[in-house]
Amino acid sequence: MTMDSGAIVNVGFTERLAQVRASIEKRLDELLSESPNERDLVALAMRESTLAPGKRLRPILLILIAEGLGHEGTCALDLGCAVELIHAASLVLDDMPCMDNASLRRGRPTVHLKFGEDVAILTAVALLSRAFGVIASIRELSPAIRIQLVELAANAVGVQGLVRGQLQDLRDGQHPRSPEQIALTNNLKTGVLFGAIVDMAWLISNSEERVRSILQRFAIELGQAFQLYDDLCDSCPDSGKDQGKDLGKSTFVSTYGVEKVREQLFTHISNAERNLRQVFNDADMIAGFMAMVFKKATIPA
Ligand code: GRG
Repeated sequence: MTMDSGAIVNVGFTERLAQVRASIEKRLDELLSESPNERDLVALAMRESTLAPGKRLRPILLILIAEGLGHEGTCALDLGCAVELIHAASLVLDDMPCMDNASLRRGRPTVHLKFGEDVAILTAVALLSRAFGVIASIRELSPAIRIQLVELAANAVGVQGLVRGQLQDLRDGQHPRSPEQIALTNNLKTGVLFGAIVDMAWLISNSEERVRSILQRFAIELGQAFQLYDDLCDSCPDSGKDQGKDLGKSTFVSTYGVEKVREQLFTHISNAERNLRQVFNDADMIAGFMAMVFKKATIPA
């Protein structure tokens, strides 16, 4: 099975993916179950924003990669959910009027529109702290490993990670940017969190250093591919998000056009797959999942 030939999905694959997805939904629901009453708006908004139908790309990847590296414990699920909480926090902030000013996310009104900007900011802070709390309390792992995992998450989010990417995108995106600048910002906004995911999977499965660097290259290619895909989806009516949010912004799509970006996307997807196959004898599960994620872009126009 190859990602760029479109998903050739077999039954084992579909069932396993459904299982993983269901376990993520259940665990996220448990991790956000402390909503005591309807007046606790932050707890409600945490649940609504996170449990809304997202693709769960990040936790699924973490679980599949850890599994592929031979990890046999159950902590990849909690780690994946923690990353999903971080991702949800970033989306709540990204949608706010001072950033993307979005009204629709995952097919639903954005948090600040439904609950107010005060609740949205507090929700993002609370989701982030929940994420760190979840990682810190994974009893299956030694305290030393937990500290390293917290550090990975903190670095991915912080001033050298998503935060920096977001600021660059907001400020520099208003002006023409070189391809290198756009790629750097895309890596910080998206690739860095994929990098943390593969590092986490690598760390809990006690794999060799060689594997870590190949998986990092995979994460960089995936991040570039995913951000291009996200930019292409800016004009899609069925993305569950506002259309046309990138108008007036310097992106690869606005600079080079859709066809060139689709070509670039294919290149990043096949580079990502090549890296995957250097690590795993059987990479079909992860490659198949990626093919599903990128399906819309890989169907010829
Ligand atoms: C608080 C973690 C945190 C960060 C603060 C706001 C911010 C800095 C960063 C936002 C970065 C951002 C919006 C990156 C875009 C990532 C992206 C491509 C999101 C869409 O991801 P999907 O398609 O969404 O996986 P679903 O809804 O399917 O989960």
